[in-house]
Amino acid sequence: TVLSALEDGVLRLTLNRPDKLNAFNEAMHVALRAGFERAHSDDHVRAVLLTGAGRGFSAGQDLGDRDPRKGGTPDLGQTIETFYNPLLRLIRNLEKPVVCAVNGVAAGAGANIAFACDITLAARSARFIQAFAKIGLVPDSGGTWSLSRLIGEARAKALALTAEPLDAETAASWGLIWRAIDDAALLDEATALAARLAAGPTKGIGLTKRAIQAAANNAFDEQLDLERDLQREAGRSADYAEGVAAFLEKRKPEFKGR
Ligand code: LHQ
Repeated sequence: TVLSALEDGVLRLTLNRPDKLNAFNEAMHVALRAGFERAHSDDHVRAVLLTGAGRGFSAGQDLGDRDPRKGGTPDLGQTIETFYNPLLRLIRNLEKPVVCAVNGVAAGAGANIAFACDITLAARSARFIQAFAKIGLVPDSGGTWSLSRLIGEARAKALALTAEPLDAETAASWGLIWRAIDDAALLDEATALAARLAAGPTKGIGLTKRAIQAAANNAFDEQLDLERDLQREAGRSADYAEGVAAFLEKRKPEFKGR
C-alpha cells in the first residue's frame, strides 16, 4: 500500500492504492506511519518525499472502510485518534524536511496531509478538494489549522464549506503550496529538491522547521529567545563548522546532517 525507497538520503514514500486514488485504509496508514517512523530513527534518511502512484495523490479516507451501512455508527473520532492524528504529528515533528509531490487530485484528508508537509509541489493538473462538506464531515488532518493559517479565514471557509476544487496554480498563488509544476516534470523536480535538501545541513534545516512552526504559538519576544537557543544548538553542529570552512576555502561544503 506504500512503496518505500531510500536513495541519495531521500526516503521516497509513494501511496500505492491507485485503483482507489490512494484512499486511506488501515493498511495504508500503518505502512505510511512506519515510513515516517523510519525517517525519524534512521540517520541515513535526511529528507522525505511523499507522493502518490497513478493519477491521484490521495482521495482521503477510504469511504468503503467507514461505511455506516455496514452496521453500527463508526466512531470517526477513534479513526482520527488512532490513524490520522499520529501521522500528522509525525510529519510536523520530524526534524527533517518533508517534500510532498501532489501528482493528481488530493481530496479530504489527502489534501490536508499535503498541506502539512514542509514544501509541497503540485502538478498543474492536480486539484485540492475539501471533500468533507459533501458528506457531512468536518475538515481534519489539521486542515482547519493549516487552511486558516496559510490562506486566512475567508478562503479557508469558502473552500471548506463549498468543497469546490482548487487548482494547483491558484493554490500556489494563495500560498497554500510552494509551486505548481508541469505534470511531466513534477516527480523529477520534487526528487531533485528533496535530494538537494538531503545533501544540505539537515540538522540546521530541522531546527529551522521547528522554529518556524513554533512561531505560530509564540509572541515576538518568545520567538527571539527560541531563535537564540536554536542558533546556539546549530552553531555547535559539525555542519556549521563545515559550512564556514568551505565558504572561507572557496569550495563546496560536504554536510553530514550532524
Ligand atoms: C474511492 C475514494 C474514497 C473509496 C475515490 N474512498 N474509494 C477521516 C476519518 C474517518 C472517516 C472519514 O473521513 C476522514 C477524512 C476524509 O478524508 S473524509 C473525505 C473522504 N474523501 C472523499 O469524500 C472524496 C471521495 N472521492 C471523490 O470525490 C472523487 O473520487 C475525487 C474527486 C477524489 C476524484 O474523482 P474522479 O477523478 O472522478 O475519480 P472517481 O470518483 O471515478 O474515483 C476513482 C475510483 O476511486 C472509484 O472506484 P471505481 O471502483 O468506481 O473505479 C472511486 O470509487 C474510488 N475512490 N475516492 N475516498
